[in-house]
Amino acid sequence: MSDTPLWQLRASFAAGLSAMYGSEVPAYTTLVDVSAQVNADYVAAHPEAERLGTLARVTAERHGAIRVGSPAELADVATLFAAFGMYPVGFYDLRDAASPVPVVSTAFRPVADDELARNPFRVFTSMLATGDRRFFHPDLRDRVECFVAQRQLFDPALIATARRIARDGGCPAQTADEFVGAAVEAFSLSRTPIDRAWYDELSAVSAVAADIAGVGSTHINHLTPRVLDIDDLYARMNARGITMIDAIQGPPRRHGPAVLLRQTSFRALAEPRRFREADGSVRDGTLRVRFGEVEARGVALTRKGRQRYDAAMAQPDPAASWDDYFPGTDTELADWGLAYYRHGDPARPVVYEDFLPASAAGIFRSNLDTDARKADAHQAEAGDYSWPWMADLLAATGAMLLDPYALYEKAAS
Ligand code: OOG
Ligand code: NI
Repeated sequence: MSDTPLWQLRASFAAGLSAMYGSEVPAYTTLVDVSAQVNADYVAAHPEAERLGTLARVTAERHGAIRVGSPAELADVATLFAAFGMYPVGFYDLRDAASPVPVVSTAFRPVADDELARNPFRVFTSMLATGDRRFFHPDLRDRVECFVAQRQLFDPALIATARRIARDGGCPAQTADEFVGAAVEAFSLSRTPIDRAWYDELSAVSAVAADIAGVGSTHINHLTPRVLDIDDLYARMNARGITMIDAIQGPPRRHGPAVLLRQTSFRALAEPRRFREADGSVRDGTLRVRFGEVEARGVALTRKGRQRYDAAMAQPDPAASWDDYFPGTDTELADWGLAYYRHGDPARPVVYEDFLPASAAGIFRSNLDTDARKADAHQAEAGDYSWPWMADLLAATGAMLLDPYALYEKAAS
């Protein structure tokens, strides 16, 4: 018997993580409040505002980010998220970004239109690329892999329950509360003391490596509400004294239809963590790794549109040259085959549901003190991380790595 369907589990999971993150990072609560105000004001002033999602959907909408240390841990994440109706979409390689991060990533999210409408919760999930010699010498790689292999991010009972729920398409109400509670708890910030020497050694390679493999558990790294006007949000947060980082990532502000994804973030304050020192004593300390982020979503671009986007963003001043690459109306975007619209109707855009690697690397970067230390080396030393590599890994859990373009194609047809 299954009273609680996957989408309800997903909505409770998103709400539970949001409540937990709000208690851990108070500025997040401010961000959520200001976002809700921005959205209500925007909808009141713009009659067509809800064409990119209803106010109810957008107000409840969040994405989160987590980071894991090995293929086995990523496989557990895939099994867990399948119980929330969240499936892996896309492959992101952030190792070659302008500010390299030693991870490869995918995003778990609902894929069917009606599922996205019910609750679009998505989690950007990164895995540490320990096999990339440009970041990890064999000796360090072995020690990282050994450390990660010995920890347990998820209770095997939780993973077994997830597998059963995914198979049954839901679960009884009594199971639901307990399952969602345990899943949320698995992403809370741990109070277990961190081995200072080990954390520092990894930090010297990459702050992200330390965040992932310097501790015995994982945690939600940020949770991002969606707004309908990110420039307004940016101004209102600054007015409240919460300084957002540098610029807004993604397409520049412009008058035509919003495309893809625009994001900005603020750096979280130092959070209390406990450390075990070399002499065995435990001391209180702080770490600054978590943050707040907000995003605005526009229409999904076709491959052709995406090529133009990448070309526009490669210009010295993308905002100034934007009009050389993109027309100013939905009708032209549709007619030129640059963006997806339902049945080709320019009044019905297909929302972009994924992420942008350059923005993702920028979001990682803007919240770190230092870039990863990357040695120049032959490409062969980068390891065999690729779309097929990740697809095979996920296939072993029964999950298929989905191609975002195929999903947009389907939504548009
Ligand atoms: C993930 C950064 C990527 C986004 O919104 O592009 C991301 C991370 O910091 O772990 O969440
Ligand atoms: Ni994010």
